[in-house]
Amino acid sequence: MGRLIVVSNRVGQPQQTAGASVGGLAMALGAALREYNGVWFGWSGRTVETFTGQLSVQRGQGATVATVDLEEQDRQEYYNGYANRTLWPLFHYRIDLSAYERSFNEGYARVNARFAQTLLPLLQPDDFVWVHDYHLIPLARELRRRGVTNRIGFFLHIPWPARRLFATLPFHRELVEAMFDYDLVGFQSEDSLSAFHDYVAHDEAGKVQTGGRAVAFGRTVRTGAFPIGLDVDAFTEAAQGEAAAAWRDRMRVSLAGRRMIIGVDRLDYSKGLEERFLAYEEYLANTPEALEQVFLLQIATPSRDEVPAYQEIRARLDGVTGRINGAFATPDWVPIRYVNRSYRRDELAGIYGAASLGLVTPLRDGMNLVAKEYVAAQRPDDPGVLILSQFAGAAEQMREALIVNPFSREDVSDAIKAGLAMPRPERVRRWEALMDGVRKHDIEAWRDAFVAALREQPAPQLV
Ligand code: ADQ
Repeated sequence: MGRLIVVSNRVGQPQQTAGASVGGLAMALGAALREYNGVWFGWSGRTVETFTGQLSVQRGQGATVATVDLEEQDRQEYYNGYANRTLWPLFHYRIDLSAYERSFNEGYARVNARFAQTLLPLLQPDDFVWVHDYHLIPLARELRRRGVTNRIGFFLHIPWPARRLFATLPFHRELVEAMFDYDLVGFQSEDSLSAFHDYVAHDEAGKVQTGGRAVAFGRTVRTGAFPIGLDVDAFTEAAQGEAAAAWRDRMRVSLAGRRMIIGVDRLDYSKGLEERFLAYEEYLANTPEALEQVFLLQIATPSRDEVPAYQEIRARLDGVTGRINGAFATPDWVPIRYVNRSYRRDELAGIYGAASLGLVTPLRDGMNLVAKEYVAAQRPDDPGVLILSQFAGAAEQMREALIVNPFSREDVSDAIKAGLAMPRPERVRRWEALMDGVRKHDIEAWRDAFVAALREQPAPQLV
């Protein structure tokens, strides 16, 4: 059995036990890395004056983590630039925010080459390589150029955009061609998978065969949808722990008989926070009986704050929340509690558990794990209601949520009204179906399906 080599922009800290702050992905990949005696390779997050390719290797609990430092120019052009100012907005349908600068493109190519060069000496002939996310799309091409014949898989955590949008990217063809150097390419949803197929069929006159093989550029790659999920056991364990119970109690006291609606997101324009606040304002304006009876707790952790679009959305949200609170608040009630920090997973589980409604309304999202966490944190006999955007990958599996169009204030406002009025038997029925799906599509199922599909691929022949 060959080892598993995981490559991502940043590495997690794989641990044996479900530490409250360890992410689900780090847990799940950590387990796979231990099983396959694997290595997790990525950027250290640090920069040095001149790139050396020096690996920093940490061995622990069966898995090895190897990181490399980049240069400041790499951070600006590759990470803040091409990854977060070009691909992220484009893939989330925000071409108005996409920066198409050649220096970003060059930085992206350079860092992918550096990753390949640094990874090369770590690879053994029967290793399987699993590359993650939009930062590293051309990595297989760089490895193949260096003679690597290992099986290499790629998983995209964010959406794949519609082909007419994707074609606005200079060198879009080269980016897709680079994906044909993988043996397996996985997407979060059928929607993303079919958008990719659509591009291959129309723009490249390629073919998509039954079973998901895409043929173009004289090559074939297997493609599929692999919806990511939660580490359900670790999450439910966290939800039953002391920190969660303490937060549930603390929130119940602070509710003072009111109903809570919750949103938890990275502070990102793709998450539809401004639209959410405006929809909630519409709900308040049209539902006088809700005034002083309901509040929205929005936890929004700042991220990517070196990128101007993130500074702008943050300032806009400060303005919108201030305006809505100013207009509706009374001496002992504020309609929006807006919190800009992050919480540990067990704390979040407790907070979710005290909310009557989970409001998950991204304008585009690869999957969205908050929707699944909200469901997993509910009490089976008296669960809250999930409102979910039709544009989150999670909507393909979570049909029993109240599915909304996040661009329509009226739609979201109606769903808030319906969710808060939903009788308990219907809440229980919907929650049971949702929870079955959360269990079935958990992170182990995702990981095992991807690794099995990668292992099934015939060994590539270099031409
Ligand atoms: P993200 O865009 O970061 O992930 P999401 O799937 O919602 O979005 O995952 C966020 C994770 O961070 C969740 O576990 C959540 O609990 C946590 N989180 C968010 N806000 C937090 C806060 N304020 N405090 C503490 N924790 C917080 C990308 C893609 C998604 C895809 C995931 C996984 O954009 O579409 O689901 O990767 O593939």
